[in-house]
Amino acid sequence: MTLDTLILGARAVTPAGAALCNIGIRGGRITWLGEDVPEAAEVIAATGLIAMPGGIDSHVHISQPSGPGIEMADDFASATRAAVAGGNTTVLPFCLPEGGQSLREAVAAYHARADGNCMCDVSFHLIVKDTDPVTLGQDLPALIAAGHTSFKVFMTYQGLALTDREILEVMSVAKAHGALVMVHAENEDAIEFLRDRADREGEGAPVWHARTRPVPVEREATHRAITLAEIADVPLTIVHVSNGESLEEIRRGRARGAKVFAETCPQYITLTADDLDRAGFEGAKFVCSPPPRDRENWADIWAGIEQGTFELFSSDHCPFRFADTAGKDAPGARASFRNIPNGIPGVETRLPILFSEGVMKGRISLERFAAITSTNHARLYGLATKGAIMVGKDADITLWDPSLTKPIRQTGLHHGSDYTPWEGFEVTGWPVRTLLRGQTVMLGGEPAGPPAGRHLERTAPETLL
Ligand code: DUC
Ligand code: ZN
Ligand code: ZN
Repeated sequence: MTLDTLILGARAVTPAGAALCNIGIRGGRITWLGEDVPEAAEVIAATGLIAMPGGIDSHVHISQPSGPGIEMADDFASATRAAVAGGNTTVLPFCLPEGGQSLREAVAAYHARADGNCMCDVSFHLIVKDTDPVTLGQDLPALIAAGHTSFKVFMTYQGLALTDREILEVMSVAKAHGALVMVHAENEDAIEFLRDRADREGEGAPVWHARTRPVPVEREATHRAITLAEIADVPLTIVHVSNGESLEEIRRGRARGAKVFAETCPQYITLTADDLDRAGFEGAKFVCSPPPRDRENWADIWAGIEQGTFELFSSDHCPFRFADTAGKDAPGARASFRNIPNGIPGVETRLPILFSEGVMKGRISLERFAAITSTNHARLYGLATKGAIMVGKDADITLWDPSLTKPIRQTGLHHGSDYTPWEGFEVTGWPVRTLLRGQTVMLGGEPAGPPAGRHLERTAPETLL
């Protein structure tokens, strides 16, 4: 039967390895792989390009309630436009209840914002901040059954942080209903102690955000989160790991038999706390949690990426505008780092940064790149039809040009933020075409076509260890 589309001449990164292999697409799925040239209605000439499974960014924040007067820079239209421009075909944003909303009401509100507006596929993780009997006994089990098979708990931030007891209660729901818990591991009391001391000493500059969240704050919470997951006997993802000591806790937990997965992000291999110390208020552009560390920690994070300790490389896209009082320049932000919204934009630059710094500089193979940017996200978060160039999977494919060199520039990006932390960062190897279920949604770096993204119901997480 004639194919809808044939991708001809690319080096394809499949579960069997990277090799020259033509890719046939029919009805939005990959239906044929091989060296022959079958008949197709459309042929995409891809000699010299690399065909990767479409990127899955399983850690993004879109239109998330961010406190009074503060607004995220991206809605679903702009975030997913940026996502496809950066070579992604699926994103997993977090669903945070607003005010007194229940989790179920929050999911309905996110659907209202997302449905029909997305250029790539979307599925929501949940953020569990309430542990009342209705949330844990009714809402969470119903939402897991409806395909929300992962949720995040926080060990920091007033209003979000759960006690150890509460985390255990949430974990036991995950255990009973087959879900994965994700944790933001930073010790809130320790941070508050350090912030109060900084306040007393009159230290309010952006760099104090990093100085009041030092490595031990994250390392201790990482150890505690793993311990709680061992007690509850649930799989756990430690998200946005920033440093070698936390990674060491993860290795030790695994050696004991804990089912713990690890995620890191571009900011922890390319930015440092010194970036928060840039002149004037520039440092606010780099305020995120955990904060960027230093070059020694970059080396530790790279070792974890190279050795496969990290299953996931995500962006933690959490965009705010810089020149905006609803963003980084919030009331009081110039006087105290406490008032600077936490988060940086990154959904569009995650893949080019890792491709350039990892693949092109010879640190990681094409296969590992595909695993930590797509395949493992699909396996861990229950996206059965995603994450691999394989017959039967959705035809979510990104074509990469390894010969294209250009710096990252805000003027070339598509997100809603007014800056990028990587302004001027030189990248070799860029995505040049993104196909979502066989349809081209980005061409030559520019998003293309109508918003064809769908909401994905997910299955239980596949245990990787
Ligand atoms: N945690 C995240 O995961 N994203 C942005 C801010 C934060 O603290
Ligand atoms: Zn977090
Ligand atoms: Zn995040």
